[in-house]
Amino acid sequence: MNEDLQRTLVLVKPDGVQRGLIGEVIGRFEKVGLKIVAMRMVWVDGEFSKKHYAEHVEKAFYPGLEAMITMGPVVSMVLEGVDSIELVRKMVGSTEPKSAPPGTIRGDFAHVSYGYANKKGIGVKNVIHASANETDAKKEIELWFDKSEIHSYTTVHDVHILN
Ligand code: IDP
Ligand code: MG
Repeated sequence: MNEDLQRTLVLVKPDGVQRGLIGEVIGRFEKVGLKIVAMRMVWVDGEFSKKHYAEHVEKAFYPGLEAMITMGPVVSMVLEGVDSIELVRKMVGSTEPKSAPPGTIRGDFAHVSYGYANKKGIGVKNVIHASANETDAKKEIELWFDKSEIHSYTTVHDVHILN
C-alpha cells in the first residue's frame, strides 16, 4: 500500500443489511473514490462481538449492542484512501442518529435517540460501523480480515490520487 494512504474497517450492521442498504452505503464510498480492498458477509457471535466491541463490554448498553450486532449478518469491508479513517467517520455521522446531520449515512437512514434506545434496553441501530482512529483501524482490520484477503489493485482514481 502507498504509505500516504490509510485503511479503515467499515461494517454494514445487521439493521443496514436487513433494510437493503448495503448497495446505498457502499455506493457512497465508491463515489468519493475510496477503494474497496476487502469485503465479506459474516454473521458474528457473542464471542466475536466482545472482541470487536472490547471497549464497551463493561458498559450498561453492551448487552443490547451485542444482541444487535449478532441479530443477522453484517457486510464487512476495508476501504483505502487519503485520510480514509477521518473521511469515512465524517460520511458516517455521529453515533446517535437523532444528532447525525442530514447528508451523513446515519443522519439519512436512521433517526432513533440514545434516550429511546436506553429506555428500551436496545442497541442504537445506526446502520454502520467505521473505525474511529488509526489504532482501532489497525486492530479491527486484523480482527476481521486475514492479510491474504486484502487486495492491491489499480482503480481509475489512482491516476488522480498518485499524480
Ligand atoms: P461508534 O459506532 O460511532 O464508534 P461507539 O460509542 O463506539 O460509537 O458505540 C458503538 C455502538 O454501540 C454504536 O454505534 C451504537 O450502535 C451502540 N451504542 C453506543 N452508545 C449506545 C447507547 O448509549 N445505547 C445503546 N447503544 C449504544
Ligand atoms: Mg466506536
